[in-house]
Parts: sequence; structure tokens; C-alpha cells
Amino acid sequence: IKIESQLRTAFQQNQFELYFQPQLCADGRCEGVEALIRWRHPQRGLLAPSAFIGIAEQSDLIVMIDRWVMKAACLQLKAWRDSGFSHEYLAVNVSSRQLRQEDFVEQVEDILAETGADPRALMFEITENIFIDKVEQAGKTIRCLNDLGIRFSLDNFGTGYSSLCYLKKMPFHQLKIDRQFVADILTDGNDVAIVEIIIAMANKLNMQVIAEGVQTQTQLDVLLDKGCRLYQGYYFSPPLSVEDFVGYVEKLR
Ligand code: G
Ligand code: G
Ligand code: MN
Ligand code: NA
Repeated sequence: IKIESQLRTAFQQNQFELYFQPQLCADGRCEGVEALIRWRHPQRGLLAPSAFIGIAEQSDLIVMIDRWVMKAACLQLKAWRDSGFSHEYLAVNVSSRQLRQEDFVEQVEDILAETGADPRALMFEITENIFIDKVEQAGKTIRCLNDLGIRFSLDNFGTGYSSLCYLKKMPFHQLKIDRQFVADILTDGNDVAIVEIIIAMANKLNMQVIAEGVQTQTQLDVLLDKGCRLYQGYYFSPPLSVEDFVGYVEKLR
């Protein structure tokens, strides 16, 4: 209850922030960027989502947080576009709860209109668990948003209740190899095999593939060798404040 009232205050006092983690190509350019929410708590410092999303989910607070993230991401996208600092896409995590809202497409349309953000520069990351229930509705929502120009990435691929028929039916642009497969890629032959198969499947289905959780040069070497072309992880950069992210990308150039 205490943290719940603190969360309400957090809205009034603008204590939420987006952090940004770069997604790099094999040639070292920054291709995309993932937005990740943080709460700048007045006493406890910078908090990751695990410290507050679970509590927010027990009330209407989560709806407010989800909307805040979407609007803040679109405002940032527009500001970057206007200042000539832009990337192929800005990735935003979208929860199953959002995708199941009947008016989610309209919410997104309203935010695009209000902010002037270009939907073709947005990538929505969703985890495969959204397909556990209401597959039909989720599929319809994804197709409507895709018609607006928004791309979709299947996050944490290989860890959830996935079914290959979703890949066939839904317009996914990208598969995100879960970091658990990357973590032991040097020592676990099964993980190497799984990563190879995900990359081969993505290629055959004309999807991009990105490896997350890349922490070392040797992991990167294996991924490069297997044909992965996009990477995200602490080896390159942790999630950064907007100022630090801009500085990081300018140093790459
Ligand atoms: O940075 P990391 O600790 O940020 O994120 C932890 C988890 O929280 C990840 O699974 C990530 O997808 C999720 N997450 C981070 N930001 C958001 C957000 O804005 N919306 C949703 N739905 N999930 C988020
Ligand atoms: O579930 P999702 O992929 O949206 O989560 C992104 C999360 O991964 C964030 O919590 C982010 O801080 C974390 N993260 C990013 N890079 C790395 C990494 O190299 N290693 C680990 N363990 N976590 C990472
Ligand atoms: Mn993600
Ligand atoms: Na992920």
C-alpha cells in the first residue's frame, strides 16, 4: 500500500524516466534502441521495473504506467527525428495486458497523432506468452498496428509458450534470442544448436534476428560466426539515460 501511494505520487512528480539500450549491427552502427522504464525514487534511487511493475499490476496504476511509456517513447522518437538524431527504430516493450485492451489500437493512434511520432520508426516488443489466451484478438491488434507501419519483435524468443504457427500467422519483423541461450553459448553445445536453429529459421522466414544479453567478445564472436547480425547487451552498453545514450552513439560515429 505504501509503495502504491508512492507510485501515485511518482506520476504527479514526474519520477518515471525512459532509459535506452543500443542495438548494434555487426559493423558497429547503432541500428535500433530499446526503451526501458525506470523510476527515480526520491529515497531509493533509480529503480528497475522488477521493483515496482508487480505492485503496479495489482491496480489501475499499471494502465497509467503503460500509457506513460508509450507517450514518452513517442515524444522521444519525434524529438530525435526533429533534431536529426534517429535510428532505424525505437523498440518499446508492450505487455500482454496492453495488447488485450480492446481500444489499444486507438490509444496508439491517439498518441501518434498527439506526438507526431512516425509509426514506421516504432518496433513493439512482445513476449510469446501473450498468445496463451485471446490469440485471435491479439493477432487482430498486431495486424492493425502493423498496417499503421509499426513493426513487431518477438522478445525472449524460445522461453515461453511459443508455437511456430504464431510465426506463420503474425507479421513479426524480428526475433529476439533470449539471453539465457546467449549466456552459456561458449560452454553449452545445446545452446549453440538452439541459436543456430533460431537464426536459420529467422532467415528462412525473412525475419531479422537479434541476440540479447551479449556480455563478452567471445559470445559476440560465436554469434557473428553463426550469422547473427544484431546485438544488444552489457558488452556494448547497459541501458542509459537519454543524455548518456546520445553521447554513446555520437562516440560510435
Ligand atoms: O531494464 P530491465 O531491468 O529494464 O527490464 C526488466 C524487464 O522489464 C524486462 O523484461 C523488460 O521487458 C520489462 N520492461 C522494461 N520497461 C518496460 C516497459 O516500459 N513496459 C513493459 N511492459 N515492460 C518493461
Ligand atoms: O525482457 P527484456 O528483453 O525486455 O529485458 C531487457 C532487460 O535485459 C533489461 O532488464 C536490461 O537491463 C537487461 N539486460 C540488457 N543487457 C543485458 C545483459 O547483457 N545481460 C543481462 N543479464 N541483462 C541485460
Ligand atoms: Mn524487451
Ligand atoms: Na528480452
